[in-house]
Amino acid sequence: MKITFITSNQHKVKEAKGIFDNFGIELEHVDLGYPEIQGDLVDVAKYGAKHVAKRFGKPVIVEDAGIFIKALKWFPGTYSSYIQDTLGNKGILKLMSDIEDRYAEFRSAVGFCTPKTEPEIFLGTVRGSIGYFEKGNYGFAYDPLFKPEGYEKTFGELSINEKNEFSHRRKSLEKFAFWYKDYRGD
Ligand code: ITT
Repeated sequence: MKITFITSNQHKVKEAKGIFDNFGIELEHVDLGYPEIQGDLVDVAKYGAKHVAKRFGKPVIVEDAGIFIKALKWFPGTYSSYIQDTLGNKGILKLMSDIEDRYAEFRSAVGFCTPKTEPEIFLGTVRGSIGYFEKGNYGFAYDPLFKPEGYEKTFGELSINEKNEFSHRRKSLEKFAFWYKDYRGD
């Protein structure tokens, strides 16, 4: 069983491979971005999945993700990619230097679509907090800032397998994988 994952982010591909291995789903990666509309993660994943399914003429998945910080009114959220490239982790830490409430979530929306059907969406969230400095060399982007609830380590200090045990991406991709197995009748 196979699925095509359209993403320009190599880290997502590595994580997704580790997760799909458990389901016997083979991942074909196409290294491309896709048009991201204004809206929430679900809107972005729905529109993106529909667009690429039509363009490639086959079933595809895309994934839109972000970090949502409560004290910043859930910023950067859907702007996570842009904010990572501009403010970066140091900028986020600066914004939060006087803030005690460090609660944050990573959220992920996987969009599946075929050229002939409407998109299906699968969501995943992981609760946690923003540290006071960056920690760890694993992972990518906001990982060194994010401490999942109940853990002392940041995502940046976890191996890919450890992060895959309970990340936002694990949850959304696993929901998709269970559904896809049924959908395909395997
Ligand atoms: P594609 O849209 O091509 O898949 P992207 O990197 O642009 O790749 P998003 O639009 O979903 O992906 O942007 C999400 C951003 O949120 C991403 O670039 C990171 O900065 C951040 N992010 C998402 N998941 C993350 C994770 O597991 N760890 C750390 N940062 C993450």
